[in-house]
Amino acid sequence: MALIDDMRKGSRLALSRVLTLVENASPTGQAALNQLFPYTGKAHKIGITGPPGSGKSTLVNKLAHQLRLNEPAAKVAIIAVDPTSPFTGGAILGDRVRMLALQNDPMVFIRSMASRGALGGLATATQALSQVFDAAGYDYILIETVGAGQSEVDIVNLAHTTIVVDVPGLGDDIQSIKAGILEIADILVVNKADHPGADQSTRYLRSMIRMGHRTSSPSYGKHALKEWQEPEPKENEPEKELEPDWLPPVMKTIATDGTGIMEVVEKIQNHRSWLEKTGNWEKKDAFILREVVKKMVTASLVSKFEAEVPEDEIERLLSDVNRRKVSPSEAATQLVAYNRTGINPHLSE
Ligand SMILES: Nc1nc2c(ncn2[C@@H]2O[C@H](COP(=O)(O)OP(=O)(O)OP(=O)(O)O)[C@@H](O)[C@H]2O)c(=O)[nH]1
Ligand SMILES: [Mg+2]
Repeated sequence: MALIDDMRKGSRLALSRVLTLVENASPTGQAALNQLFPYTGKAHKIGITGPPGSGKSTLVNKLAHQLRLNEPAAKVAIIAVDPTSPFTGGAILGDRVRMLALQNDPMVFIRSMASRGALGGLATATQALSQVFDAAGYDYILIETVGAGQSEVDIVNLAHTTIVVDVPGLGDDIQSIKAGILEIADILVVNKADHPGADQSTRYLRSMIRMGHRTSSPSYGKHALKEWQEPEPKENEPEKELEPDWLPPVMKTIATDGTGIMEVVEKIQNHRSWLEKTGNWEKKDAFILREVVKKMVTASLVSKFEAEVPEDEIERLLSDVNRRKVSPSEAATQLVAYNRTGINPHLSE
């Protein structure tokens, strides 16, 4: 595909067109993804999540700027996942305005992604876009998403480094971020440190991290990669040195004036070195790819199911379930069997 060649040679227009093809999940987009996949695997993917309005976009811009200052040869991509929520709908224009400063930098590429109906879900779509940037030679891919639910956790969990942004709370018991999201954080940022309560929030988060660390030992390989199975050590194999754990640091920033940004970038680099030194970079990569394949399989099975099982069959069974004639599990079994046994003309040959 000539488009891919142009993109790999650095054409921003070609890059932008490939991104659109991929985002629309068109067959051409899929073909492009297949073709560029061998060129991926180099970029450092950094996920940034946190409550609405916590300053993620401001932070992402400043991080991108700092990365560019530190490494003048590095290319930085920003993917902003637009949650199309009524709360943040208005903020998108604001983001665009704020991002104007970066827009003049030819080594920075900013892409907003709408969350509507991406095949395989938002996490898969975000991964697809970041594969495009990766193949186009972008060294850093910053992925911003509002940390409101599981799908956002899914998105940032598919990054090498996850930054969770919080703001000074009203008190220890009314933190805006939930404990569950702490588990995925590699770096915690208390932004808006110019607001009162920043030190208190920082202390609180540090103690939460330490507590979690002691009880569930959230080393990278254990918490973020729960499903990754370590092979059993072979007999007589010299015992491997225990890999040092990564204890997520808690950083204070004022994104609006850049306070603390340099330090966050330093932690990002430390985290990367740690990932590389401990072999977790490869593990995380394998985990990400495995998740992407799993999500694609699920999505494709679901859409196949939806295409092949008639709506009225589903409704008929659901009404049986409503009348307590059939249990939900029996209904599911019957629907899946319907799909498989080929009463359906699409399947019976
Ligand atoms: N006082 C203060 N304001 C900040 C700071 N960082 C960001 N803001 C302001 O907070 C508001 C929200 O910032 P954004 O960067 O849009 O926040 P966001 O988390 O990306 O918001 P959504 O994407 O809508 O969830 C803006 O008005 C920023 O100028 C900070 O450190 N201190
Ligand atoms: Mg934002």
